Amino acid sequence: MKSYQHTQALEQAYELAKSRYAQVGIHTDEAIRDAGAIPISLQCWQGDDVRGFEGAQSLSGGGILATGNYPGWARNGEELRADAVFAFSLIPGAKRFNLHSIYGEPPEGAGKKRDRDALEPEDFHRWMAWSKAKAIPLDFNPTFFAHPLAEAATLSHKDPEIRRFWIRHALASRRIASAFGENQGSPAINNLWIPDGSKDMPADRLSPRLRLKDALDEIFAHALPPNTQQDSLECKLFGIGSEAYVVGSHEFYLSYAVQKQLKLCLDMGHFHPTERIADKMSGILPFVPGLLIHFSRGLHWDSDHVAIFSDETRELCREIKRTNAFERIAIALDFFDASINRIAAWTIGARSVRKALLEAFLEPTALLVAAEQAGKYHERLALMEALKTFPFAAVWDKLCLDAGVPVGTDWFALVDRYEHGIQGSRV
Ligand code: RNT
Ligand code: ZN
Repeated sequence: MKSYQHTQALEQAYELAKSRYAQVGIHTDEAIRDAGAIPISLQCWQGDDVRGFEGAQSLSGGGILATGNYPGWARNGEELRADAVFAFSLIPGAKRFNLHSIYGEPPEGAGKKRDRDALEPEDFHRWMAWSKAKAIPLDFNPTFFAHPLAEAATLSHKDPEIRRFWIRHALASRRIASAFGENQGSPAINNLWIPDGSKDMPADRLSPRLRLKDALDEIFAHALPPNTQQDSLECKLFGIGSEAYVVGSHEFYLSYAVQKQLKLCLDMGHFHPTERIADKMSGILPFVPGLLIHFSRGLHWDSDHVAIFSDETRELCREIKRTNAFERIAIALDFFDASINRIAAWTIGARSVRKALLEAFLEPTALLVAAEQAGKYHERLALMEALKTFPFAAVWDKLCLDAGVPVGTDWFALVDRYEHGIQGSRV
């Protein structure tokens, strides 16, 4: 419980901030409301380092890698759901939860676990019941890594039998996402990423891409009701073990998404470090039905560090706000750090993105555009600079206060208590 003085000081600071923002035509109450209403889809895989429930001991190979050995990872559905609910209590605003197919739990008495090509919505019945009870909509991802048939390649594999296995998996995933959508009364995003690529320079770049295209044609041959599930495709520049060549490159999926009118997923860590996906959005949006953004942090060769309130995150959120296309841009987190408390990782990432969304809603975009249209570029730049030292922190604190989540650093002690009481007992 916070002291009365603590709350009163925050409210006073907010009132001062409110009048300051009013001077540039910004209504802070509205900014808090609008920034809080945008759903952020939390990735289930941060809770257990992408291990899943298929019995894998750790994530190895397959284009991604979780490093670190912090204790307390969630070992099953109950623990993962409990950890997620606790993380939700520390994160303000609307939330969703994003599953991978390796997090299925077969129904009681179903016998042997089904392989990925035979998964059914009922393998996710516990998740759907939880989603309904908590009013947390779900998203989905087929899993094309950490499987014996994924060692060389998946949808671009030269063996038609292996390719068919993965096509069946992708089709099953679309049906599962569609069942999520029916269960929650709104579409689930079904995002496809494959690790296929080559460690060293390939002699034939084209054939695997043609095979991937054929496989996708089969996967998307039948439309599912768009009010239940929506497909998106995620590219990557390079990965661990695919340094020289990635079959599902940006150009490949961009072209495919435009042709088939699918959503495109842009992951912050999947481009050359000098490229900014904030700049790509307006170039792509006119041609695809929507975008999925994976908030992450690329660091040298790793694309999956915990998202922070960086210039890049802030620029991206400003761009989302300026484009004013919230209906067509979905926000998800995609990082996995096994070296720190995993609930703290979720909390840091989600709070940072929410904070950047709030900052974006506090931007007097109309003033910037007016300066631009008048050719007063000095004024545009000067206003951008001035905004950096506006009393943003007080508005962010107020957003947290109103959302009933801890303000500032107040959540540290709660994570400590959960770590010692609950995560600490897991071995
Ligand atoms: C990998 C992609 C992909 C994964 C998750 C686990 O580089 O970003 O989104 O991180 O599906
Ligand atoms: Zn991603």
